[in-house]
Amino acid sequence: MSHDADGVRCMQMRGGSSKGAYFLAADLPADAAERDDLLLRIMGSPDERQIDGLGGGHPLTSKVAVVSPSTGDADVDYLFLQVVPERAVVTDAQTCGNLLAGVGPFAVERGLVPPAGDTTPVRIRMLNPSVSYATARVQTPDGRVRYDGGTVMAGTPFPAAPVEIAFPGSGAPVFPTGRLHDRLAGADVTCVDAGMPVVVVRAADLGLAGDEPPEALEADDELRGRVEEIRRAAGPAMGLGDVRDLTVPKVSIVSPPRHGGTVTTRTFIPRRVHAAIGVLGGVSVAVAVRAAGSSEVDGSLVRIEHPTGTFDVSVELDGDGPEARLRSSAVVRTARKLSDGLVWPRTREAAR
Ligand code: NQM
Repeated sequence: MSHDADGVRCMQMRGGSSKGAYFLAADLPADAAERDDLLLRIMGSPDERQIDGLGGGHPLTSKVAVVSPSTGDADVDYLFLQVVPERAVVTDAQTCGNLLAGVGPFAVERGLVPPAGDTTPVRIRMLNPSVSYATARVQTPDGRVRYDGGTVMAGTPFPAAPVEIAFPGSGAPVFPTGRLHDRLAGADVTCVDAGMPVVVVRAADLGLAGDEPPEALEADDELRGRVEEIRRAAGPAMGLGDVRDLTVPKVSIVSPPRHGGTVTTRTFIPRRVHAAIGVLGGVSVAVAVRAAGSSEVDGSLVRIEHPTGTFDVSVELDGDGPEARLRSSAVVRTARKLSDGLVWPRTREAAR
């Protein structure tokens, strides 16, 4: 089928504190290069404002979930693609735990998973950057996905039905350098990866208080340069190679809590500063905080303060110190269907 002329089936959803376009894999070209070219034209990239497409001009609103019946040990497979607003880049180098919150509801909506009573568990095989698993519990009273009611999730303004998400540990070590602390580009950091590679650095070491608004951090050219320097040094140290053109690792700047939580965070993802914090980014920070033996940690719960609220992450570790491995983690998110129908990509001829 000609995607340009006939439109492409697409559901837009808010997943957690992000927003994106959800597709069945069967509704997109099987060839990855063709698929990515189509997604650039659907989302409106390359253009900072993405004015000619569905993207919202920010990495958090320029996201794509590709979902299909699982060919592995799960109900569905989920491939995440980050469409860079200002560049003609679509990358599968990271996953996204926020868009993941919409994958369970989308799978039920598209008939990939039948509703099973009041709550339908959807087992999701996350394909990138390497295979991992999640189980999302989707509210399905009366055989339909429920989106309303529930609670206000930090990072979003309105209440919606909760989606509980549990991640089993992969058994892999969570400190990719084999150390709890590294000195990279002249900074003391912790490199951690519990689903999202993150470099954790103390705010005070960057001359910050740690609770600055994202816009202030983004406006500070010197700080941005310093953060990028640390990030690029961390890439090879974390086994990610040259990360100049990658969206990972993220850099999370930490400081003491202000609102009764465990830690305050401001996270570069990596060029913009997150309005909240990523889900798996949050799990990684939680692991770093727990492994560091913070006195603020109470049981398995780590309360991560971010620019728009507090994100509660439950993490269980096997072992401690640099050998620690993630046994399991769990979060609660909300998601909401925003639209369902056809999207018309701009034609190839109009591409820049
Ligand atoms: O870390 C943004 C988001 C994310 C990623 C980013 C995410 C996660 O909030 O699991 O959700 O860090 O690029 O959508």
